[in-house]
Amino acid sequence: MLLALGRDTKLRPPGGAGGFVRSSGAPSAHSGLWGDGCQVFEFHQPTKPLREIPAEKVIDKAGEYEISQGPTGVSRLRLLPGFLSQTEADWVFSNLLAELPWAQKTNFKQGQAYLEPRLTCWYGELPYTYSNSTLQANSQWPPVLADLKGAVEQACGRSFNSLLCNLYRDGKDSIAWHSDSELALGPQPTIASLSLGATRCFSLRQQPAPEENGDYTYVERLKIPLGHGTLLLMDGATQEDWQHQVAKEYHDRGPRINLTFRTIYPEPEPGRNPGRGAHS
Ligand SMILES: O=C(O)CCC(=O)C(=O)O
Repeated sequence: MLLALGRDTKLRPPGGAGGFVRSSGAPSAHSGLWGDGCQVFEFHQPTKPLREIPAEKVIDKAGEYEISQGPTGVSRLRLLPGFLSQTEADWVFSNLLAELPWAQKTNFKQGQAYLEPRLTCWYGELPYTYSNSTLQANSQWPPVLADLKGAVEQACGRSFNSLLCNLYRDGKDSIAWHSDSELALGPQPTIASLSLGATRCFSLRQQPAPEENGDYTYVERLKIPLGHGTLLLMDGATQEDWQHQVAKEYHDRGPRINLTFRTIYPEPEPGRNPGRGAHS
């Protein structure tokens, strides 16, 4: 095994941080010398610390979390499991599943149309555009959603004027990495997210520093299981400095509804809304 590795032309791990180095001359009394009589390989301890991939952290307890602090400010999360009681959550879930006008939205990426892998509907005085397609204004809030908005506003100490509803029909429905950073949401938007139905894993990853050239390998990652009746508040620089997703799952999952309360402002001029992370 060691000799096979020694004959390889890639003798050092990337970055030259140490590894096997071809050594001229016969084996000497140095420690860590390996050879087959023709070639000798010497193991060098790394001189630089190897770069570690940070372990994913789990947030599953009620509380407020400052997840990062940088030039753009503090990114904050607040997790409230049991925001709705089991009975309330059961009733709201079955009502919304049956009554909301769920539809599958068509988005566009580089001119190509694709169907979102989930169903949505939108409530708000203004339309909402993301991933190059628009959900039309809809001010017909069902009473249950208007009541929930009031309860969420009271818990958060913020007011919201719109609501994006997502229905994940099973474990294969998902939302890809993105941040809610459309200009229509304003700077440092507060997003309140209420989950109902099957527990799904909400993941966050920090935006890489510019010198990483878009490589997310070494960024901080968080995982938050969002269960029936849980409220999650994302605040401060979270949308600027982090992305989030709900990935597809290998195991069967039941349906899940997620309600994201937002404040939306009139759209800027066409062509001035690049957005950042397209949702898919
Ligand atoms: O389903 C969720 O928990 C996340 C939804 C989401 O990321 C979004 O609506 O932008």
